[in-house]
Amino acid sequence: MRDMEFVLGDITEQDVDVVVNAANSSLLGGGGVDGAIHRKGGPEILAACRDLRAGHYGRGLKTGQAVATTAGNLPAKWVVHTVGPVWSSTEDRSELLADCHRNSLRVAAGLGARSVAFPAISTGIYRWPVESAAAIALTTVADFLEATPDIMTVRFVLFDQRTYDVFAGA
Ligand code: AR6
Repeated sequence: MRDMEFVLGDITEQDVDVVVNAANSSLLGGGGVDGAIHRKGGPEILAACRDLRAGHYGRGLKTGQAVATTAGNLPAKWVVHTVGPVWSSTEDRSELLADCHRNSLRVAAGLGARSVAFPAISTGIYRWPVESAAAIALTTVADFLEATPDIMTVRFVLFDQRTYDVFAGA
């Protein structure tokens, strides 16, 4: 069954095939979800990210793109790192936020993942309004699940009650 779920909780504790990381283009860690994933996942994830930077991603990961690494000590099998757009009140960057979701799911499907957990990408340090981010995330994921022949469950893991309420109600 293709499915979307909403959970109030910590993405690092999810027993899914893929956990999506709201990373930055350096791929070398940061705060929020990114900090939590590297902290709990351990040094294996950072080592894999450094390898990516030493290879194909010498200039970093562009906004909207996605790339997979090991999940280290997390219960998940892989982490798919994506870079959300920073909110702008003067420029419409919605397509980049949609790209994050589409490309993360493409990478996950390529790995053979059957379950994927997303955080509310861009709504923390990158300041995207939650209502708008939820609308973009849900529409993009629903379209992907509709189009893909693979069986996949997508779980949105929201860290606080307000964000949960907005996503679950959208
Ligand atoms: N599990 C689930 N959600 C979480 C967790 C967690 N453990 N921790 C925070 N959130 P953010 P962004 C929520 O800032 O806005 C980093 O420094 C958080 O409350 O993690 O895309 C990166 O390196 C918010 O609702 O991601 C980048 O520089 C949501 O996850 C930058 O932050 C996203 O918040 C990316 O900023």
